[in-house]
Amino acid sequence: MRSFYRPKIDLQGFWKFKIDNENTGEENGWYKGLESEDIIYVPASWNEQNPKWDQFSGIAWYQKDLFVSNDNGNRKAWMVFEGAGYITKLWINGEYGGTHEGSFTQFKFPIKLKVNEFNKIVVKIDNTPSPYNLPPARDLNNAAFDFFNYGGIHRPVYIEFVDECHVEDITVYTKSYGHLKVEILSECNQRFSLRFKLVDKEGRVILNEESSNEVFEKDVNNVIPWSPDNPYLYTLIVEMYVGGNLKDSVYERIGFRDVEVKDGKIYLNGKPIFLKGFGRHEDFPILGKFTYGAVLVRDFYLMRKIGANSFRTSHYPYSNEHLDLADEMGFLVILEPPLCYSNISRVMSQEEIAKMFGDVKYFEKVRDTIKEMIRQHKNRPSVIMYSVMNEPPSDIREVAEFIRREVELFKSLDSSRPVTFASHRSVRDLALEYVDVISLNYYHGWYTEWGDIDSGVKVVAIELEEIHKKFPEKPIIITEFGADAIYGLHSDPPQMWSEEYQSEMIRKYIEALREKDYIVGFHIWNFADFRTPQNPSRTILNRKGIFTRDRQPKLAAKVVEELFKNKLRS
Ligand code: GCB
Repeated sequence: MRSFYRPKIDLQGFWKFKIDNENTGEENGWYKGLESEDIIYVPASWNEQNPKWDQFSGIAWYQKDLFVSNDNGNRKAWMVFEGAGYITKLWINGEYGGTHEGSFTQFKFPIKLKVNEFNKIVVKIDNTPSPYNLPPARDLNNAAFDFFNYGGIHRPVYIEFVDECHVEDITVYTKSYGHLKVEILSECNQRFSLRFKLVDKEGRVILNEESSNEVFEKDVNNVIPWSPDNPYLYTLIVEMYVGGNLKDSVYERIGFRDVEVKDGKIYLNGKPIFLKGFGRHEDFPILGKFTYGAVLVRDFYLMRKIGANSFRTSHYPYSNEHLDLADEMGFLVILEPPLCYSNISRVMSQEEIAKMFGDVKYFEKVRDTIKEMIRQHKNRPSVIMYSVMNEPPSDIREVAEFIRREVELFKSLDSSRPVTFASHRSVRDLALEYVDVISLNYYHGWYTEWGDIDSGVKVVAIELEEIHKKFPEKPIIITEFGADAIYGLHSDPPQMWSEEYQSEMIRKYIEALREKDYIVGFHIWNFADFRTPQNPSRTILNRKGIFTRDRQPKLAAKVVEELFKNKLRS
């Protein structure tokens, strides 16, 4: 939900910064103001802004002094973080303002500001790895996930002012034939009325109705449905009035579309779709986990040029801007919470895993994060499916049960989208029965059968047949496959780590599997190289990108373009 109406103070810029190695900041009153000469930029992770902070994964403090010259008509204020963490704690003028856990979802704290004075905004970020964090890690280089554990205020942060009477949330449901249902969550202890406006791309107001009801339902005539070919967006504006006076105005960019899974296919607006795309990451030199708009534009044009129409937000919910662009440019998104367990056995034992997944408190923490994610992104036409997690050890009974409950939770929060999870347990997976779509990650030809792509592909083909036999009604997406290639390293014949090996692996997987009718998508791992923890199988970056970290094409980019455009269904 956004607003052009609410006054806002953007807090982007330079902040004071101080590392708190011993976690003594709170007892020494740092929340009243920091003594430090260090400067940091927000938004962006702290690590690459100064090589001294690069390997730091712990507690750090931020401070911004803000002169507020206008009380904005006595409005309430809150501070919005679009993503910071892992744990964020806020103080304003020495007063505690709230705590939030989790790096990749938006949250806000109500605040009180002094007018005509400087206000001290102090933020404590704790990015200490822990097995019970989402996702789990033991330390910087010993994590269950294969991406760098960046810390800081990664995404935009701002102060927003609202009237006592305001819209708290909007939920939009649409159908491609023009059905529109809007549910409003409001905060107001006076009588109010709402006005719903729908504006098309050309700026024509095609609907303008008043209602005192918080649920608004309507069939809109002659809508243009949203699809990758024509990602037509409408602007839905909701205004709130008290005694004829405007108190709030918020909007969403919406699309009319519906998603359905049946007879082994995924349907968008009644037509079967085939997903061609990537697992991605939010990762860029110096910025860390902040994705700058210009980089996103380059990425999306590159994806479009190559013939891709889809990606998964591996392995955490992406930023508002990232997904705004997916809505605008017509990409089909699988939205994933920050639950990634690929290397969980490096972090904990089998018993500890079973215990964690059986722990009620752990489920509640996961639930809260999922709720935040869905609340933030539920109105996006681009989000066609949820992936409830990545690579859980789902050959363990307790983990499979956890997934069953998670799927139930997703369905109870949003029954309009199908659910999947990205499995790397293949035929041994105990949770495939719980999902609408089966998603499988395969690295035969890289982590196993290394150096021998043909043998790797054979294993995949056999395992796929076995899974399909067991679940003939479920569509299957290959959500990960790929090989590392060091940019500029060539080899004839194709050998591991060369650009040729990577291209061959992608080509052979797609050529061998594309005829299988039950496969409804390929996501290559990964769109671009990205930074990882240090370990013996990584050269600073994971090199499975078909583009380098600064978005230059490897040999595979051309090969993938040919495959996506000419060898696969659209
Ligand atoms: C996986 C993970 C992904 C890794 C990838 C790899 O299975 O889901 O996060 O980066 O493999 O390259 O090892």
